[in-house]
Amino acid sequence: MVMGIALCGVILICIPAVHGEGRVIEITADSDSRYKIAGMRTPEITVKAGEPVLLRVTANRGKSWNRDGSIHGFTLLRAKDRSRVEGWDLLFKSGTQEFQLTAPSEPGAYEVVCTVICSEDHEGMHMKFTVIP
Ligand SMILES: [Cu+2]
Repeated sequence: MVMGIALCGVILICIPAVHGEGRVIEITADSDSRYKIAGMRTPEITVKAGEPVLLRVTANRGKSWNRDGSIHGFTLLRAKDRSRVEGWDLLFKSGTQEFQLTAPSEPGAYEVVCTVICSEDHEGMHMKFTVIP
Protein backbone atom coordinates (compact mmCIF):
# COMPACT_ATOMS: atom_id res chain seq x y z
CA MET A 1 0.00 0.00 0.00
CA VAL A 2 2.67 2.45 1.07
CA MET A 3 4.72 1.46 -1.97
CA GLY A 4 1.78 2.11 -4.26
CA ILE A 5 1.41 5.65 -2.97
CA ALA A 6 5.13 6.29 -3.38
CA LEU A 7 4.95 5.09 -6.98
CA CYS A 8 2.04 7.41 -7.71
CA GLY A 9 4.09 10.31 -6.40
CA VAL A 10 6.94 9.50 -8.72
CA ILE A 11 4.64 9.20 -11.71
CA LEU A 12 2.95 12.52 -11.02
CA ILE A 13 6.27 14.31 -10.74
CA CYS A 14 7.57 12.71 -13.93
CA ILE A 15 4.67 13.59 -16.24
CA PRO A 16 5.49 17.28 -16.78
CA ALA A 17 9.16 16.48 -17.35
CA VAL A 18 8.34 13.84 -19.97
CA HIS A 19 6.21 16.26 -21.92
CA GLY A 20 8.62 19.15 -21.48
CA GLU A 21 5.76 21.34 -20.41
CA GLY A 22 7.34 22.75 -17.26
CA ARG A 23 5.73 25.32 -15.08
CA VAL A 24 2.47 26.86 -16.19
CA ILE A 25 2.24 30.64 -16.02
CA GLU A 26 -1.19 32.12 -16.63
CA ILE A 27 -1.57 35.73 -17.64
CA THR A 28 -4.31 37.91 -19.00
CA ALA A 29 -3.51 40.52 -21.64
CA ASP A 30 -6.50 42.66 -20.94
CA SER A 31 -8.74 45.12 -22.76
CA ASP A 32 -7.44 48.00 -20.62
CA SER A 33 -3.93 47.50 -22.01
CA ARG A 34 -2.55 45.80 -18.93
CA TYR A 35 -1.05 42.41 -18.22
CA LYS A 36 -2.69 40.74 -15.26
CA ILE A 37 -1.81 37.72 -13.13
CA ALA A 38 -4.33 36.35 -10.65
CA GLY A 39 -3.43 37.20 -7.07
CA MET A 40 -0.83 39.85 -7.96
CA ARG A 41 -1.56 43.53 -7.68
CA THR A 42 1.48 44.30 -9.82
CA PRO A 43 1.98 41.41 -12.22
CA GLU A 44 5.48 40.02 -12.33
CA ILE A 45 6.98 36.81 -13.67
CA THR A 46 9.90 35.02 -12.06
CA VAL A 47 11.42 31.95 -13.69
CA LYS A 48 14.53 29.84 -13.23
CA ALA A 49 17.22 30.15 -15.89
CA GLY A 50 16.63 27.66 -18.68
CA GLU A 51 13.49 26.11 -17.24
CA PRO A 52 10.65 25.06 -19.54
CA VAL A 53 7.62 27.32 -19.20
CA LEU A 54 4.13 26.91 -20.55
CA LEU A 55 2.67 30.38 -20.94
CA ARG A 56 -1.13 30.32 -21.01
CA VAL A 57 -2.50 33.63 -22.16
CA THR A 58 -6.03 34.92 -22.23
CA ALA A 59 -6.24 38.01 -24.40
CA ASN A 60 -9.09 40.49 -24.45
CA ARG A 61 -9.27 43.04 -27.21
CA GLY A 62 -8.56 46.69 -26.46
CA LYS A 63 -9.54 49.70 -28.54
CA SER A 64 -7.27 48.91 -31.48
CA TRP A 65 -5.46 45.90 -32.93
CA ASN A 66 -3.30 44.73 -35.81
CA ARG A 67 -4.61 43.89 -39.26
CA ASP A 68 -3.60 40.26 -38.83
CA GLY A 69 -5.96 39.97 -35.87
CA SER A 70 -3.28 40.21 -33.16
CA ILE A 71 -4.73 42.17 -30.26
CA HIS A 72 -1.75 42.28 -27.87
CA GLY A 73 1.90 41.35 -28.00
CA PHE A 74 4.47 40.08 -25.55
CA THR A 75 8.14 40.66 -26.21
CA LEU A 76 10.84 39.95 -23.66
CA LEU A 77 13.62 42.54 -23.41
CA ARG A 78 16.84 42.46 -21.42
CA ALA A 79 16.57 45.34 -18.95
CA LYS A 80 20.22 46.36 -19.35
CA ASP A 81 20.10 47.15 -23.08
CA ARG A 82 16.45 46.61 -24.16
CA SER A 83 17.56 43.88 -26.57
CA ARG A 84 15.03 41.21 -27.48
CA VAL A 85 15.26 37.67 -26.20
CA GLU A 86 15.00 35.11 -29.00
CA GLY A 87 11.90 32.92 -28.90
CA TRP A 88 9.95 35.33 -26.69
CA ASP A 89 8.35 37.55 -29.29
CA LEU A 90 4.68 36.60 -29.17
CA LEU A 91 1.43 37.89 -30.63
CA PHE A 92 -1.95 37.10 -29.12
CA LYS A 93 -5.32 36.58 -30.74
CA SER A 94 -8.53 37.03 -28.84
CA GLY A 95 -9.14 34.14 -26.44
CA THR A 96 -6.88 31.68 -24.68
CA GLN A 97 -3.69 30.35 -26.22
CA GLU A 98 -0.60 28.52 -25.00
CA PHE A 99 3.08 28.90 -25.76
CA GLN A 100 5.78 26.38 -24.92
CA LEU A 101 8.87 28.44 -24.07
CA THR A 102 12.28 28.11 -22.47
CA ALA A 103 13.35 30.66 -19.88
CA PRO A 104 16.43 32.74 -20.77
CA SER A 105 19.68 31.07 -19.72
CA GLU A 106 21.09 34.29 -18.29
CA PRO A 107 19.84 35.29 -14.84
CA GLY A 108 18.91 38.94 -14.45
CA ALA A 109 16.30 41.61 -14.93
CA TYR A 110 14.05 41.57 -17.98
CA GLU A 111 10.93 43.37 -19.04
CA VAL A 112 7.87 42.28 -20.97
CA VAL A 113 6.42 44.87 -23.33
CA CYS A 114 3.38 44.84 -25.58
CA THR A 115 4.11 45.21 -29.30
CA VAL A 116 0.59 45.86 -30.56
CA ILE A 117 -0.83 49.38 -30.39
CA CYS A 118 -3.82 48.22 -28.37
CA SER A 119 -5.12 51.59 -27.11
CA GLU A 120 -3.88 55.03 -26.10
CA ASP A 121 -2.59 53.32 -22.93
CA HIS A 122 -0.48 50.83 -24.89
CA GLU A 123 2.79 52.39 -23.64
CA GLY A 124 1.79 51.39 -20.11
CA MET A 125 1.46 47.73 -21.03
CA HIS A 126 4.56 46.13 -19.57
CA MET A 127 5.65 44.01 -16.63
CA LYS A 128 8.73 42.94 -14.75
CA PHE A 129 10.29 39.58 -15.56
CA THR A 130 13.09 38.14 -13.45
CA VAL A 131 15.33 35.18 -14.21
CA ILE A 132 16.89 33.60 -11.14
CA PRO A 133 19.86 31.18 -11.24
CU1 LIG B 1 -0.69 46.59 -26.06
